[in-house]
Amino acid sequence: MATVAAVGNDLVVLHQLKRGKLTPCISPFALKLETYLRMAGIPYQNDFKDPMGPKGKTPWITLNGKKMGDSQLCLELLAETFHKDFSGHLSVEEKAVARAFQITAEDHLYWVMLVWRWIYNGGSSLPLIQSDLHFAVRYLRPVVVNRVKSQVIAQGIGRHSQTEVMEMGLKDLRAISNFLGTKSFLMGDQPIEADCAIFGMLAQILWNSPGSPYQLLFDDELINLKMYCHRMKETFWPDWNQCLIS
Ligand SMILES: N[C@@H](CCC(=O)N[C@@H](CS)C(=O)NCC(=O)O)C(=O)O
Repeated sequence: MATVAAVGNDLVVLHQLKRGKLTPCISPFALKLETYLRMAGIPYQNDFKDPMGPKGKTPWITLNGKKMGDSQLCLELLAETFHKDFSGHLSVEEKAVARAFQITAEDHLYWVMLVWRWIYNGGSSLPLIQSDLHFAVRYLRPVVVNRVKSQVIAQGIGRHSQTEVMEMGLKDLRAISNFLGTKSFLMGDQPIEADCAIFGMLAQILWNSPGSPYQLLFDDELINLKMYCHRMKETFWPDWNQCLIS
């Protein structure tokens, strides 16, 4: 973890789960936030020891001694502090569309991904994506599975059949794919903040969901999403492979 002196000097500490085997971050929200820090050129340090933040979720940041949870609130605090705006060229309608796609990814597709990872797949793909999970995840997998079960029942998606849920996820992916079309990034030639969120989520499905029913589609109908993920990776993560753990 970064020293207190470093923390107090506009240095961002990004607290998140340990690195993954296939993607640097196994949480879509952490991948979003770390990608944003890179896009914005904001200096940061990672802390992998204390991943759960003030709101009981990961990731979170410390900035000048202030603790902030929630990737979006963190991103907005960073944007304000460091005077960054990657969406300023967009019209209000375009900003609204970008937000709608971000929410589709983070607040709908996320739940599909979560229910697949922890319930339909029972967390069994985890050793493939993360070799060094925290004790609570690695040894208390049934506890985590039960926790996710109650979360998805409360959220609502856990009340549907697996077929229904997977169809909902496919519709989200198709919507993002159709809107992206042949563009390089969500809203055109330049990546914006929402691209970090969408990349964070799509990367979990493309790389971190081995055996998921969507994977074959990334080589077929959803090929532009796969190319998009590779584009984001190449643009912001030239050190991607060095960040992975074996
Ligand atoms: N809206 C939050 C969501 C964060 C979130 O749900 N993180 C998950 C990991 S991907 C988590 O911490 N789950 C633990 C739990 O819910 O107990 C954000 O954008 O940071």
